[in-house]
Amino acid sequence: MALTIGIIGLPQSGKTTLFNALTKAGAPVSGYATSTVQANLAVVQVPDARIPPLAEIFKPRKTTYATVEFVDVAGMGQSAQSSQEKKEGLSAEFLGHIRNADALAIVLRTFANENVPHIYDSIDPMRDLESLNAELALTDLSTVERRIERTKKAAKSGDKKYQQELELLKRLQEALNELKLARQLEFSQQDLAILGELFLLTMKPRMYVLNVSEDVLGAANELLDKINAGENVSADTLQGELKGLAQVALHARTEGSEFVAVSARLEAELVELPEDDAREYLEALGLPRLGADRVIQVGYRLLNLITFLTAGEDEVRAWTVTKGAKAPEAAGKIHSDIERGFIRAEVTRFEDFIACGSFQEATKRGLQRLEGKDYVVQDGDIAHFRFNVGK
Ligand SMILES: Nc1nc2c(ncn2[C@@H]2O[C@H](COP(=O)(O)OP(=O)(O)O)[C@@H](O)[C@H]2O)c(=O)[nH]1
Ligand SMILES: [Mg+2]
Repeated sequence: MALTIGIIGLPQSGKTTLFNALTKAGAPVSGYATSTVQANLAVVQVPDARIPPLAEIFKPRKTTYATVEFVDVAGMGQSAQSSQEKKEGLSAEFLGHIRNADALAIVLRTFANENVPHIYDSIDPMRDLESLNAELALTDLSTVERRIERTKKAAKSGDKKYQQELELLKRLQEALNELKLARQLEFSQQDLAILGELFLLTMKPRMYVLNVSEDVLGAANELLDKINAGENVSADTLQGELKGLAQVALHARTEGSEFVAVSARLEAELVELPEDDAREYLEALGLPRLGADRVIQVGYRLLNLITFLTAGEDEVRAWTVTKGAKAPEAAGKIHSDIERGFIRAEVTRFEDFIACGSFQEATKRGLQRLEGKDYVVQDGDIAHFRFNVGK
């Protein structure tokens, strides 16, 4: 089961360019706004600095990274001119692609380029975000209202369950009507079960990908780091792209959403270069690594995922589990038999293993632990599972 991040945004914000940078795939990038919905889909590796040193030690036949799936979907902002269409929300085709996404990467354009028209004829990422949010909220509103009709009928039976459901739906309706995001509301455990059936777009975890001009990339990253660190930044004192950037990032901070600055076009060009050349170029710009890598890593975090590792001569591999997963569930990612016949996990922290150089040494120094079925797997655990599948 691949977890999917949907890349959405206004036309010409750089979605497909970002997608290309993320996947190195040659999905077509057009200089025109297309009116039809197109979706590009790709599974990408999650960069993981722990894999190369492990591969160095084990010299395995195979190394395998964790993956996430990205889907680049056009189709928002198409009805920007028509308030009637806007009321109806997004097209069925767009929704088909985006409903099942586990999180959203919302691309917001801060770069100016006369050759790349903007549907609102000016650069203002906060306005764009509000417009996108309105589109998402109105789509959710119609989902909720359809459900209200259904639930009302069911509630006539007198079943208290439906009464509670109706209360939740009314609360959602009210918030969405005010163009608030569903995820800003508070929910009980019971609410969440119902929400799980609604696939609301404004419930999905989100990250903002600010697509900046390459000449402000360095300054943009510095600014976002400050905002991330909780420093006081006033958007009003800033000029040009940085102003819009700060507005969105400060908004994201109050919302608890992630944000990343990239220059999609630069990145799409860099991934075409040999790796060493690309690294040199990045270093010359004073950037530690590709924004695309950060988008993948932040996306992975957004999905509430962690990585545990297995290491041996056959394979060094990163595995994905949901945060909070216990040892048998992690074992089940490898094979259902290992989960079924789970006895215990031998766990070594990645850092400890690297310090020791081998499992024997780690055991000798008491750094390899035996964990039972209630052990909650941690990011960076190297695990070996003992299991027994009896007759
Ligand atoms: N100057 C500049 N142009 C960009 C950047 N990202 C995308 N573009 C250009 O904007 C146009 C639209 O990009 P595209 O990825 O097709 O946008 P989409 O409609 O959101 O998929 C293309 O001509 C891109 O080359 C960027 O970071 N800087
Ligand atoms: Mg596109």
